[in-house]
Amino acid sequence: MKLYDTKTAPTPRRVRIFMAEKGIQCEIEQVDIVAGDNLSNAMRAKNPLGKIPILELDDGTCISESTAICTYLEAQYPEPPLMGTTPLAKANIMQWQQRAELYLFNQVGMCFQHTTGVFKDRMTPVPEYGREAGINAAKFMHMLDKHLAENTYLGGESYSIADITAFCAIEFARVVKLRVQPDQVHLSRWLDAMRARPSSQA
Ligand SMILES: N[C@@H](CCC(=O)N[C@@H](CS)C(=O)NCC(=O)O)C(=O)O
Repeated sequence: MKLYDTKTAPTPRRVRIFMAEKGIQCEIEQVDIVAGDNLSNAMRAKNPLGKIPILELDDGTCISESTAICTYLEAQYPEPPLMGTTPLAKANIMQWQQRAELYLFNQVGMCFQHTTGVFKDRMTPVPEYGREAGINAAKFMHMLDKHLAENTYLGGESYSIADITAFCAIEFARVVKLRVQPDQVHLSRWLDAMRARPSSQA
């Protein structure tokens, strides 16, 4: 099994942290996405969208989309569970995973891409859209602070894929100067706990 990874990018980090939490090790190949190495014909044969991460299995099968990769790994390596074990826990964790991805992670990503123009060789940056995405991410962090006042983790009492997605989004948000606010004490408590986990180094 081999992971196509970009050390500086937030999406592949989600998979690296997920693997670290489960103690999964595999070959890792770095792909320079700023140089556009992800857009080669060889990489598009592995993922037609040309995005990283990609997990390549020993028989050559490729899985992309970080949540799909994590779903495969969860089934192959069930311990410790990171996507819930009961029907309700699975649904609750996926609910928060989706919220964290759509309303935080993707918003931070759009803010980054559209305000910095980092990928202007392959997309048209719209700075106003980027600024709006940053506002949306900040609003979600405000809501998350309230949620974490009554929940240890995003999905309740156990650490999960939803925490990994939100953590990678908030850490990456520093590049667009979006940070947890001093009065967001519950979000700060949760962020400190995420940073204290050994997997945060992945
Ligand atoms: N929804 C995808 C997003 C993948 C993605 O956008 N990856 C970024 C790195 S964070 C990438 O490969 N960007 C390079 C490009 O867009 O050319 C997932 O969850 O895996």
